[in-house]
Amino acid sequence: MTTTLHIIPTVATDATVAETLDLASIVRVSASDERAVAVAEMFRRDAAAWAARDLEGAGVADEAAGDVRFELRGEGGSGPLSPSSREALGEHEIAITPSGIRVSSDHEEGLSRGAASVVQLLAGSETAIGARVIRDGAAWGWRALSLDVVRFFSPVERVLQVIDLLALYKFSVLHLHLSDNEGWRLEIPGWPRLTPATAGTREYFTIEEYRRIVEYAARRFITVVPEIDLPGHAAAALRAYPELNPADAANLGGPFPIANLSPDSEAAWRLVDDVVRTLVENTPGPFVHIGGDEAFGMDAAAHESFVEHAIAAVAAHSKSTVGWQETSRAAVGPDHTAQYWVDFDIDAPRDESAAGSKSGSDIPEDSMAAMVAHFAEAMGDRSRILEKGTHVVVSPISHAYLDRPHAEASTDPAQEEQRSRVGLQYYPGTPVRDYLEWDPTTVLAGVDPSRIRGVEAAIWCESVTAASDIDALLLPRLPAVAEVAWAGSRRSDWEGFRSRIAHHALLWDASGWEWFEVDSVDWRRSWVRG
Ligand code: TNX
Repeated sequence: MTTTLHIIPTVATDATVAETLDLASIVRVSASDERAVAVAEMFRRDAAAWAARDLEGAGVADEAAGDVRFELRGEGGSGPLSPSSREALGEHEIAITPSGIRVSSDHEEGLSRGAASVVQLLAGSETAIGARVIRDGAAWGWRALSLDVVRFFSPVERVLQVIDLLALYKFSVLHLHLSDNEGWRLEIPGWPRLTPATAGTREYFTIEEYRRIVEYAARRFITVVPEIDLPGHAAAALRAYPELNPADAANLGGPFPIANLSPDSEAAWRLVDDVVRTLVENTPGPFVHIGGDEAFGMDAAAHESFVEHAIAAVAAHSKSTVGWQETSRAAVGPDHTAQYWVDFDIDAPRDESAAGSKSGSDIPEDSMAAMVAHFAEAMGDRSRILEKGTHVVVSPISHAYLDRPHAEASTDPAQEEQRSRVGLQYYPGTPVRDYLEWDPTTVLAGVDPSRIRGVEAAIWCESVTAASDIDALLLPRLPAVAEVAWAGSRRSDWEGFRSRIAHHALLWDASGWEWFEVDSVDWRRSWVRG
């Protein structure tokens, strides 16, 4: 019998009584009423996918029926709540008794978060667990992953798999990075050259496909926040429509081109309007991400006017904006959310020995100068965010960027080639532990804690050449960020996390994730069911 549960993120209250539940005795799933049936059915699907358990559905049934039962106490409401609302904290109770498991909440979102805990329990190596009552809920409503579908395109089915993974770890937001220098991944009516027809597989989402992603995520109580990155990072747009900035369009070679929209281009302003309209019309969630980062070499006033224009266009549709921290340079207020990411000091002396094998030598001189100036300016974003009172999502490069090379070797020698290649070589090798041991409330010194919407991990795909490379960067790191985002100050220490994550190999193996087997964890690869 096990007293410590291997659930990640750590569950809040864990009052044990001296009785046990035999996990093999669980066969049927039921719901208290019609509204909870959708969660119960999703749970059955997940138990099959992650835990290889085929459970019977008992539908809506009385108290006695169902070894796992979902009970809606309040008025409920289907679909995800705004990540800025209290209910998005997913509060729920899980009562484990010798006769079964009862998950209850005031809202379907809470039921669904509880279901994720039960799925994890079913997939572990324990045969019996101690009876207890778990009362759980998140520290922050915004628990996100930003997925770069530009540098490496993840088609719809693959994005849906990532959504399943996010739901397993109680994430509430999927931020889709839909445009960048390398490409444009969402069709925009009136701008066909942004998403050209290619031979073979199509590498962009039609509006219909985008809506499918949004709806699928909603059934898992995950809000999609779409991002089109402007006015910088615009090389793909400039290649398709040079009139957006003829000067920059004429010089787009190299890995870090200077590629910004021109304020003198009438088409550029029209593009921003059309993009915003497309995003708001197809996104039921309350947030649209307007990008705004790294407009290298761009005139500051022009950058500010583009950001302000985009914010006004989103607000006109009664939605709120999120933007990278650089958007704090424009006239922004408390309704805006700044995503804080630059947590290094460009002027601080660097430990070159800790850096990856490649330095910045492949970056052309003029781009490099513009980048250095940009990051020096970024040092002022913190005080701008505090002064303007915007909300904040914290995504520090040091602890929330998943595209850093693995510091640990793999227990599987065949993965060492992948380790040498995957993750941006500008970053030092980073151990899983670094994704766990940080405090979102101290990333932005001086910020009022009530302004923090939550935590966002980001996976950028410059170094990715196959879906399995994404698997290897997400796992086992993403659950560590989930621990920080959900459990907040209750988060587990490394030893506790290490012993619990070991069981999760069973879930990932069952569902075909090609995770990276860091040798800092004693992975459990097989188990005997009672
Ligand atoms: C900076 S993070 C970027 C991305 C890169 C990333 C690599 C941010 C707002 N901009 O375009 O992919 O670094 O880690």
